[in-house]
Amino acid sequence: NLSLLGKAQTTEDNLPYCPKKSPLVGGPIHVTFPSGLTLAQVERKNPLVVRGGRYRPPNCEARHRTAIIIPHRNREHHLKFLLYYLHPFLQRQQLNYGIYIIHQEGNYTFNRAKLMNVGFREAMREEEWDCLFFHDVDLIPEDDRNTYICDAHPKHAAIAMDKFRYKLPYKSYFGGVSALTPQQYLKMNGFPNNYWGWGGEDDDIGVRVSLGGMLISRPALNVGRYKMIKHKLDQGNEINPRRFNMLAKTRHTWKQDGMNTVEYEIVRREHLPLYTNITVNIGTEK
Ligand code: UD2
Ligand code: MN
Repeated sequence: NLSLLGKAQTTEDNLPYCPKKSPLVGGPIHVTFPSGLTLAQVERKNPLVVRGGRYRPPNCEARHRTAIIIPHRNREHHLKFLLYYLHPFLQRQQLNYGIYIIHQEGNYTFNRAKLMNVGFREAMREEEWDCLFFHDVDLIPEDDRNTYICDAHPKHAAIAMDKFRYKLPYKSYFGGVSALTPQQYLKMNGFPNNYWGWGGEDDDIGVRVSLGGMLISRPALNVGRYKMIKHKLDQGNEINPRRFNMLAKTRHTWKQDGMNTVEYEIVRREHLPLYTNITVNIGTEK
């Protein structure tokens, strides 16, 4: 169509691109946990979210496509609050986004990092996401300016958490919430598959970033703020006693363990109103 030729900044649907800085973004968010909140209420508050937990801004073409990957088992009470805050938060940022819950089937020891690898592959199968946020289910962002887009280097977003008194606990810390482009993710061969139980996998991931020849990018300390919903260590996610031994070997193992070796079996894929649920059998420790 010739009439469209000279018109800069419009897309297929003839929508203009969203502004570089969203006018809907505010500052700090006051996070509380309303009692009696239901998923039906969250649905009603987010009428523009469609099946599978997908959204695109109605009046402009998003500049970014972000997938949120959440490892999960038996934390429905946290998931409800996360969805309650995350959907409006991402909409204010005018993103094209999708939320994926990667649910570990069965009672075998939990494996957070392997679930992330599953999430990466399954989300990329559905859509050409340009950024993936790997997100604990119990972390609620507390500032609108914490933009859920990727940087030139892997981003560690959860740098200031209430449980660490809003400071980075140590310099190489990479836990909680991180964001990588597909290229960055593959460059470090994804995350490790063999950390079963609590701990160590986040540090392994941090080491992989540098082994992949990349740096860690971080938001400002007053922006990368999160509240962690208080909880105890889950049953089935006991502390991994092997974590220090494994961590000492990451630089010898990362190329043989990661995205290039992940094996699993999808049990169910459900496009629910507020998220895509992927139930997966990730097997057991070898
Ligand atoms: C810390 C890190 C986390 C991870 C973990 C060690 C923070 C805020 N986060 O979290 O990123 O490195 O240590 O493994 O410091 N989960 C379930 N069901 C379970 C167990 C875990 O859904 O039964 C998921 C859930 O998304 C949870 C995440 O795994 O948020 C991390 O587990 P956690 O919250 O028990 O560990 P935590 O808070 O010490
Ligand atoms: Mn936690």
